[in-house]
Amino acid sequence: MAMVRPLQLAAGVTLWREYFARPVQQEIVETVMRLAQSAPFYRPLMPKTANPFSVEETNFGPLGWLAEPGGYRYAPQHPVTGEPWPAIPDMLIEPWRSVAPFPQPPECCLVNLYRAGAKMGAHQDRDEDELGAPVVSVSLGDDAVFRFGGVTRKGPTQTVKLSSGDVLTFGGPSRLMFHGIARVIAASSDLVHGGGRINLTLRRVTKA
Ligand code: MD6
Ligand code: FE
Repeated sequence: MAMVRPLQLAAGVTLWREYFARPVQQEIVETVMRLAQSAPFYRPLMPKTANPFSVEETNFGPLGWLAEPGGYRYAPQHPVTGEPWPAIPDMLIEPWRSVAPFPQPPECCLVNLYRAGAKMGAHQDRDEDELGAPVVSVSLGDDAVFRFGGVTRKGPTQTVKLSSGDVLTFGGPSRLMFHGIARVIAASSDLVHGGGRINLTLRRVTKA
């Protein structure tokens, strides 16, 4: 894969622009949509309020990340079908091996589907026991405005545009930083059939 010009956005935050070329992006989207036939996208509910997310989600791998009125957790089965999640495709394990300096493989690939108008509020990824591993994030389809700050909600933020094929890693001193998707720029890409954006985040959940 292209390993050209990684950008260091902050300590522990690295962006590889267009890590995946267009034909590979197409293959990944086809694979995601095929796996989503057996592990369908669903709309998670916010803890406490039970408000539905604007993004739709599914997971691949031995553990899937769930948001439910009772809280956030990892679970081995799809909450709607009760079936185990499909395995993480090799083409998504590859960037973890190449860019994440971490010996164990990822256990969760959370899939976020942003159709028209979907966004994601500021949050921390902190439901993993293994915080020594980075999160590796793959963007596909429409451009997104990604905003990130520090490990508290206060203080300065940076904004970066994530485009189709980009890979972002997020670890070390930034592993618990707040971040979110302020908006997705509709129709900026024609990669995703029906329009929108797919984000895949690879995480190690348990300590080896
Ligand atoms: C998104 N990404 O790009 C949402 N989390 O749609 C995330 O929430 C995220 O990109 C942890 C690390 C990298 C990310
Ligand atoms: Fe996140």
